[in-house]
Amino acid sequence: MDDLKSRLTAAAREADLSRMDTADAYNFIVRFVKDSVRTPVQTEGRRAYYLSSEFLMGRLTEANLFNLGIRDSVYEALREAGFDPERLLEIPDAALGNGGLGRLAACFLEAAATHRIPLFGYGLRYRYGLFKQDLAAGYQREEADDWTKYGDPWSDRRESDAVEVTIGGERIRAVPYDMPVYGYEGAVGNLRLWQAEAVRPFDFAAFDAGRYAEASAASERASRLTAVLYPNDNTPEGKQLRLSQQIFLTAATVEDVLRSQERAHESCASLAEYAVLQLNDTHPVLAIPMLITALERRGMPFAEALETARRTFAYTNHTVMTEALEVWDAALLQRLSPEAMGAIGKIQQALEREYPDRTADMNIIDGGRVHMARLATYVSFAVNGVAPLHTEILTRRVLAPWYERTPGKFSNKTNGVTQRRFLAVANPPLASFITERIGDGWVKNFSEVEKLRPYLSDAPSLRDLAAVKRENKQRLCRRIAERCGEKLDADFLFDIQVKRLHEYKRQLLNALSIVYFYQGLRDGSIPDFTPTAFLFGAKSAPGYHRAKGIIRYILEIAKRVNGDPLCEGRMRVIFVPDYNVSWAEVLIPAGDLSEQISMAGTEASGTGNMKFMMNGAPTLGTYDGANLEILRAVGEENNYFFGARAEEIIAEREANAYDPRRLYAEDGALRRAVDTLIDGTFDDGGTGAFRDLYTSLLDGAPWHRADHYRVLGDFRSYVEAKSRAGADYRDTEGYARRALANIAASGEFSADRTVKEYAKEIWRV
Ligand code: 26W
Repeated sequence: MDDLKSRLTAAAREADLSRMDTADAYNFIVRFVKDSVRTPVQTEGRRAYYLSSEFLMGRLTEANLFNLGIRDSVYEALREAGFDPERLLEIPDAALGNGGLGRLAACFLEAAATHRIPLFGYGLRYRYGLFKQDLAAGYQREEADDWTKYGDPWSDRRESDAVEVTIGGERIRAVPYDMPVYGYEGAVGNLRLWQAEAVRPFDFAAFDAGRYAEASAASERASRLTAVLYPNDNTPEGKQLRLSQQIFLTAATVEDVLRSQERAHESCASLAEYAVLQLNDTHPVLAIPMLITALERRGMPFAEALETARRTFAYTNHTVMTEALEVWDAALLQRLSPEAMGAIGKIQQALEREYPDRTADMNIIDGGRVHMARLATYVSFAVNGVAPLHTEILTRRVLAPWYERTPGKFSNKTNGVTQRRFLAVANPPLASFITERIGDGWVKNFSEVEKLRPYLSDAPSLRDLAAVKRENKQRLCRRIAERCGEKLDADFLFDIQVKRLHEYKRQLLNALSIVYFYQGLRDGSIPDFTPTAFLFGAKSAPGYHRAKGIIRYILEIAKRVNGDPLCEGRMRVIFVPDYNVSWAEVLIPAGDLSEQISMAGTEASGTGNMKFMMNGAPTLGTYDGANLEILRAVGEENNYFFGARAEEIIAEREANAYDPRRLYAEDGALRRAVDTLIDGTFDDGGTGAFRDLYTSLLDGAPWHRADHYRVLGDFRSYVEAKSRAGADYRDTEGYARRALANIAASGEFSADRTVKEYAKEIWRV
């Protein structure tokens, strides 16, 4: 290791790294590391493949170096050669994902590599990742995310493994780029990302004839395919390009999997013995018809091909929001991939034979549309949800007819996150705090954090933990000063809500509560308010106007509060622009209170909730998703739970008993906060965006009930819980004890536990 360090120092001096621009330095460093390290690769035997349209990898370099055990020596070598490793922060995240689903995929690959579970990721190599968010105008504007502008030295192009895919009659080349995924003291896994290219990239005949546009037309058509990640989280885009992306991903992946099957085991007849294809939501579900047609092309009869598929696929559902369930127009699919549509037709016939008594909501093809979740559920041998409540909602409601017929297929696999990236790497002071007390076994075996329990009654440890949190808050203050030009006081309670902007996640509830507290500060009705910084980070889908209106509203609140001398030393509101994995890594370690306030029954699991918990932030949350598991693991006394439960909400809906107008009429303080949406307190630039929010809360629309996500219904219990957290925070030792109780109980929320469950119960690898 010291050998690596001295060789790197020498090489970096020789190359004069300190004078290089960051891109050159980055490429130099990564090449050096890749040439120097040897890590075992998993090859033989049964493999699991993780098919996903999204992999939200974040920064690659620090996590890779950490897992290789060489981060500190590499950084020292760079410093000795006159290169500040902080410069690597300029390199953009690999943000090939939208939110929870894509980040989960990244956590799984890392955890599997760490525990030598043979899991191989397959996705798309988007030229532009999730858009960059600019808030300077007072609302969200989007910019392209050129994530490879400093190069992509971690990846290797594998020209020899390219395959051809047909979409809408045109042949397109799929060229794989392999991104190594280093496990901690483990193996190296792989993420294979397909890039679309033209079969004939340039037409010289057209060029010679002066038809320049035509000469490169094929290239341009092909590169459009993987040009950009669709920025919608939870709202399917019924667009031809999106469907083409799915065809491209699945056709190329299936071909690649079959090639390695044939290389290792001669024939595809035994595919199901050697391969399991895990479908990350419905986006890669076309892999089912693609596999069947690929097997038929190799001479296998349809019935056997379907049977093989039924023993090879497993499906994870990540949302119960009806508007997020993917449905494709059958005629469009027929045009873009007649083979896939043909196979789906035959699968529908098999379904009809198998279940003559089926209900209409089981049909895969229904009213000229293809229902992807039904296709996935019918063909897969395993179907899972991502937290117990979510799985219950799936089996009882969303997929109930399937559960009745094949209950054995269904299981729960509660999500997890990697404690290496989100604690060991992101929070060095807390990592040291833990390791000094219980050793470093937790990095690989996170259940060991329960050994911290004895320190709950150790006052010096609680003081140290409070100091750790303070250090992280100061780091965040510096980052916010640099990036947002805002001053923040590390003595404030840091109350943080970071996640995609969605009505169901209820950032609007948080915003209204801030207005409520602000108004209470102004009129003196809340004299004992604990100084609090309310921090937000959230991107809205570009076309989701109501979500954009909520961002604008929060920015207006921030402007008012931060500019009011009365709030000096008492309240701050910060909306960090361009929230991403890198921001998460500085925000989460600094959290005193973790906002997880989705309406019960809407957030499938949540994973940010777990990241905050392991970094010692109590949850201010609803009885939803994995919040319920957090509550079970650490107890009501260490968290702040509030609001209606999922069953209550269902019963209330069935009785048509929810009446936001009444709440508004009866609760004067609530009304005063809500009225700021229409009384001119805040300026929406004449867009009507704030009035739309007001209307959505009180009137709804013909196609949507008023206050669909029960913002007003949970408001009182929310501000009550938030006030309790504020009051408790004044007792530094008591609050540190809650933080430590959360850390000590977070062992089960490691992605290591989750992937091991998948490996044992579904993948059987
Ligand atoms: C095609 C449109 C679309 C895009 C994304 C539909 C649905 C999605 C995802 C399913 C949304 C998503 O990211 N779901 C999140 O998955 C996480 C990992 O399981 C969970 O923790 C979150 O609760 C869930 O919202």
